[in-house]
Amino acid sequence: MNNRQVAEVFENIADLLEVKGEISFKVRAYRRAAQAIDHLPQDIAQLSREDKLRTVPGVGEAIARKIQELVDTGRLEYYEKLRAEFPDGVLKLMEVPTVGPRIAARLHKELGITSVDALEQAILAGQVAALPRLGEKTAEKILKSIQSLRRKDQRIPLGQALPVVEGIMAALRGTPGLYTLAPAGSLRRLAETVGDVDLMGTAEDPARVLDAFARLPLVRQVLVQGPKKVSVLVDGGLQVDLRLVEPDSFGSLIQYFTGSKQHNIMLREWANRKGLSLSEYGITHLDTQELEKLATEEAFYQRLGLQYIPPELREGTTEVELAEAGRLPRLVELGDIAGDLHVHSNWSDGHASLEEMALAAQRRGYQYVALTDHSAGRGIAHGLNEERRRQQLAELRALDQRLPGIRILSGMEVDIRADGSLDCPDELMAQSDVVVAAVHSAMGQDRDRMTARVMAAMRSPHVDIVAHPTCRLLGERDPVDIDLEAVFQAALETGTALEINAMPPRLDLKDVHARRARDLGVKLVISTDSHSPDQLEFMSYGVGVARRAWCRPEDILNTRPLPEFLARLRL
Ligand code: DGT
Ligand code: CA
Ligand code: CA
Repeated sequence: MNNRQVAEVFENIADLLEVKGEISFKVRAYRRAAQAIDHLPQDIAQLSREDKLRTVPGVGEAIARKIQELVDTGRLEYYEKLRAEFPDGVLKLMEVPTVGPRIAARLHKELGITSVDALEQAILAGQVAALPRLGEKTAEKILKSIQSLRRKDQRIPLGQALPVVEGIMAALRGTPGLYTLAPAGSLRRLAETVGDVDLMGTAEDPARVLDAFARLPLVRQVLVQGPKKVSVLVDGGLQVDLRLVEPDSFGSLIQYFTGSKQHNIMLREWANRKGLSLSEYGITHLDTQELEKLATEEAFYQRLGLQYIPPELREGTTEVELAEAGRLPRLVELGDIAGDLHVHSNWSDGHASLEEMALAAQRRGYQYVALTDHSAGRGIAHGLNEERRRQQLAELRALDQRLPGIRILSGMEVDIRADGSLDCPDELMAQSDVVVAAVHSAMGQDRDRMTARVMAAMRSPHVDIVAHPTCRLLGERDPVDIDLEAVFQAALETGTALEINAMPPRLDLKDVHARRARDLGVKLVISTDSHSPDQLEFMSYGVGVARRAWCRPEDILNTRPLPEFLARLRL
C-alpha cells in the first residue's frame, strides 16, 4: 500500500467516527495522522518495516499499530468493523461534495437517509430544509451538488465536447484583458469521454472575463459564480468551469487541473520523496515551507527534474518513472501522418465523389490516400459488385494520373461475413492496393465465434488491415465480444495491420488496447473512415488515441513515406 492509500483509510475512519458522533479529539487524531501520512516524504510501508512509524508527526502507539496491520495485511480489522456499522449508502452520502460527516450523520440519524437518491427525495420534499440549523440554503446547495454529481456520471464523448469547447474559446478570445485561455482536465488529455470541462486562464481583469463567459449565448445556466471561477451548464448539458489565476502561477494551476488524479497522486508522492510538496499554487519546499510559483507547465516539470510529460500520458501508469529516466517516447503527431487509408466516396455510402475526397486529402498535404468503398455484400452501403468496381477502378486510376503530388491508392472495405468468409471475390481484392476488412453484421456472436471470424479474415492473403476491430459506438453500442489478445497474436503471425479508427464515436481500437497492440509490436494504422471531405479532419482524434497508447511515429504505418508504407503493409 502506498502513502495515499493508507492516508485514505485514516480519512475514512475519521469521517465514520464523526458520523458516529465520537469525541472530537479522537476524530482529529485520525485526520492529523492521515494528513501527515499524505505529506510524508518517505514511504510509509518502509518506515513500518524499519519500526520508525513513531517518528511521523501525529502517529502515536495506537495508530502506529494500525498502520503496521494495514501495510502488512492490506486490511485493517478496526476499519472493517467500523464500516460494517453503517449501511454502505452513508459513506456514499459523503461523496456528495457538500455533505460532510456531520451532515451525513444527521441525515442518517434524524431522517433515516442511507442513499443519495433518498437524500434527493428528502430535499425535494422539504424535509432537509426543515432540520434545525440546516435550512433552505444548505438543502439547495446539496441538491445542486447531487445534480452535478449525476451529470458527471453521464460522460460526454470527446467528439461532442471538443467542438463546443473550441467554440467557447473562439468566442472568448477577443475579450479585452484576457491573456491566456486553455483547456485542462480529461479534455486536454484527450480521454474518449469527459465528465466536465475545465478551462484555465489568466487575465488582467478576471471579473470581466468571467462575466463574458457567463453571458455567452450557449450558456443555459450559471451554477456557481465567484471572483476567480465560474461554472456553467451549456446547451447539450455539458458543464464547463473557467478558473483564472495570476500569470505567475498558471503553470502549476494547469498542471494540477489537467490531472489525471492518478497522475497527480503519483507525482505528488514522487515529489514528497524529494522533500517537495505540490499543489495548484506551486511547489513547496518542505524544509523551508517556501512556495515556488511556476508560470508554465514546462517549468513545473523541469523544476522537478522530469522530462515534460505530454497530457495524453498523464494517466498514472509508468510516465513519472520514465520521465525521471528521460525515456519518454517521442509521440506521434498529426503532422507525421502521411496518408489516410479508409475513405469512402459516393460509389458506396459516401457523400462526395472520388475526386472531391482525393482533393481533400491532397489539401491536407498527404502523400497518399486509399479510397476504400464497400464491397458488394454491404447491401445497405450500396457496395460495389464486379462490374461497378471495374468502372470505379478506371476512374481511380485516371484520377491518380491527373492529381499531382498525391498517390491515389485503390482500396476496398470488404465485409467479414458471419462465418469469417469475405464478401468479395479474390481477384477483385488482388487488384486493390489496400484491402480493409471489417465486421458490420451479426455483432451478437459469442466470443469464440467472433474471434475465429476475425482471425479467419486475417488469414486471407489479401486482407491488409482490420478496421474498427471491436465495432463499438461510444454511448450507443457496446464492443463485440472478442478475444483481442488472440487477434493481436494473429495480427503478428499474419502481418495484418489493425486500425485505430478515428471517427469520434468509434475510436476503435481504443487507447488501452492500442497500447497493448503497440507493446506487442502489432502493425497499427490510423484512419478516419471518412464519408465526406470534412471528415478527414477526424484524423486528429485518431492521433489522440495513438498518443494515449504511447505510439511513436514508427509504430504507425501511415506515417511512413509511400514506398516504405507499401513494402511494410505487404510484409
Ligand atoms: P472528468 O471531468 O471526470 O472527465 O475527469 P477530469 O480528469 O477532468 O477530472 P475533474 O474534472 O474532476 O478534475 C480535473 C483535474 O483536477 C483532475 O484530472 C485532477 C485534478 N483533481 C481533481 N480532484 C482531485 C483530487 O482530489 N486530488 C488530486 N490530486 N487531483 C484532483
Ligand atoms: Ca473534467
Ligand atoms: Ca472539473
